[in-house]
Amino acid sequence: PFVLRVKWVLELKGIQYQYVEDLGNKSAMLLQYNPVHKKLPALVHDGKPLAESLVILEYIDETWKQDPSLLPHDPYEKANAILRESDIAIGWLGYWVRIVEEIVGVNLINEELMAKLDAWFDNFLELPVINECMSPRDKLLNHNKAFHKLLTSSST
Ligand SMILES: N[C@@H](CCC(=O)N[C@@H](CS)C(=O)NCC(=O)O)C(=O)O
Repeated sequence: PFVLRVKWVLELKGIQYQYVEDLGNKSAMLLQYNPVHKKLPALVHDGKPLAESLVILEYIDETWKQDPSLLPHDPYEKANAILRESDIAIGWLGYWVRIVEEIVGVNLINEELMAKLDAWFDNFLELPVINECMSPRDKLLNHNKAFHKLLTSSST
């Protein structure tokens, strides 16, 4: 999901980029460009590396000014846009948490105790524009089952 944030914005702004897939096999290139966190995404522009998806989004928006702009210039409008952006940044968690619940067999978002959060996730995930961009549930489920198996087998 973190890499997708960056790819979506590059595509939306029509910026040419080279995408180097690296998950599961951290290359020397990733370690060179993000030596501290060693995580994706890492953006390299004019030979200079940047990490952290939200920081990268802000950098892209300020470097390539063409529409669509992520944030307005007016400070008040910008503050409100950041609030809306937070929904986009955390919304995928609702999808993810339900997959984790199924794999691990625990209830993380209790429908009664966390009713408002549960309803918020439902409403967010039902929005057509959000729903249509999600990876297929089966694919994520299988990927995370394999990851869970890897984690639990190495801890015994
Ligand atoms: N806070 C970081 C999180 C990045 C992150 O967790 N990336 C995942 C891939 S989506 C990763 O590189 N995982 C490999 C690892 O944690 O070693 C961001 O927003 O860029």
